[in-house]
Amino acid sequence: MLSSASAYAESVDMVMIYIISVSVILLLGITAAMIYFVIKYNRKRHPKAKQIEGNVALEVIWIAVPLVIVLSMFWYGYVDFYELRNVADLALTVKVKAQMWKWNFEYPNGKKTDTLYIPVDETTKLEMTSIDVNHSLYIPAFRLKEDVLQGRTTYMILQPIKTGSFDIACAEYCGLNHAYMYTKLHVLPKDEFEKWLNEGMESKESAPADTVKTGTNISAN
Ligand SMILES: [Cu+2]
Repeated sequence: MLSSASAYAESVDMVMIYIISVSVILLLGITAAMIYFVIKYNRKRHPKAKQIEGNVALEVIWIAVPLVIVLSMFWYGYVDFYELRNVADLALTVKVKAQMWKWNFEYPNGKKTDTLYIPVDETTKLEMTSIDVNHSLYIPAFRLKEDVLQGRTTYMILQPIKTGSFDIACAEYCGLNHAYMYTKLHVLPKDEFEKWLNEGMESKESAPADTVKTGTNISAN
């Protein structure tokens, strides 16, 4: 089985495999039929062509079968897509700002980074906007990509199921140093994430550690 980094990566892969499988079967089937007909109905064996007109059964089949196949591809993809875009129980919201040529991540307590940190087994929402041109946040390991545009807020839902570091790239050519927009997504255990989130924030607010508000509602355990 494919090892996946997020809750939906595997279902995205399954949709992909399904569509490629259907395509390969059709390619082989059509090619085989074509070769068979070329040999069987070549001019030497059938010097006189016979005109065939209309076959209702055949026409119904070649409309119905592709229709069902195409709709199944759509449905298979749509079911997971709908679920992924409508997640309700969010643990954390991170504001993402894209600019030529870097990412800026802002946490609820005001902490800002150029690398993204999120807790494992929790749902994080990224609210994304650009301060200049079009960018696109792409996390290959999560099979997620979303455009980041000026004057509009787009979003992405992250549901990591294992800890680790993953690549983040900009997937929309945004100018000369587009390639500089590579950064990392670090998925941490919940307690480590809480610790990281509050690091450096305490001294800034010059308040005792136990009164510092994290601004998140991640359940501590
Ligand atoms: Cu970019």
